[in-house]
Amino acid sequence: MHKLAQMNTPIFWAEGHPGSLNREDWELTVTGSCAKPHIFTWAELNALPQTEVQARLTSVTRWSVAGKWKGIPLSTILSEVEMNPSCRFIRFISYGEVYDTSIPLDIALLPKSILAHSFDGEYLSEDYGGPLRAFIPYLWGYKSAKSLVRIELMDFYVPGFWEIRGYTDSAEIEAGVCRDVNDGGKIKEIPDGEVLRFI
Ligand SMILES: Nc1nc2c(c(=O)[nH]1)N[C@H]1C(S)=C(S)[C@@H](COP(=O)(O)O)O[C@H]1N2
Ligand SMILES: [Mo]
Repeated sequence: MHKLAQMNTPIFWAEGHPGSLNREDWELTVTGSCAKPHIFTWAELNALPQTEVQARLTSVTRWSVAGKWKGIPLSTILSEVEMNPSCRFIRFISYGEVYDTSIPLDIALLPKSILAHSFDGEYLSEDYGGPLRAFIPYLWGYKSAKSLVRIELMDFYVPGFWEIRGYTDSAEIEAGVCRDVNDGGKIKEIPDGEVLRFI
């Protein structure tokens, strides 16, 4: 069984669950402010350098789950399509094109900002954003859009699904109490910023 499911990690699909998705046929379109927009096939994505990061997904609804997230560094994708110097935000669009969210370029270029396909050595199921999701541990979880079909390189900011509904555009993780999913949902204090540990 999937490790995230085993730990009872909450499953969020504000737009509705996408049902079953075909990993081998998955394609990711990368367009916008770049010289070489490209549709990456699953085989092409797999041929790119992979990275594994130990990090936490932390929700504004105050739970957090840690593990080894594996995938392609977002910076690699941005250099593959030859990003324009004018690009300032990276916009993620999920399957069905109802859910979207954007992050600033400086966060996108950080080493733990990845397009993740695996958690703790297993492919992500559809529940948790497989075949490929954004994983941005530095910001609240609503920036980690699941089941990505498109990435748009943007010269300006557009608010996403949750941002138009009142969540902050910056999604900076704020200190407070939080449930530790890895520890049976125990309530702990978190510092602000990327959650590296619980106090
Ligand atoms: N497409 C899509 N991506 C999404 C969401 C969503 O509702 N739809 N919820 C976001 C929020 S608020 C969080 S906290 C995480 C939760 O990830 P999980 O459902 O894999 O636990 O996914 C983010 N990505
Ligand atoms: Mo969330």
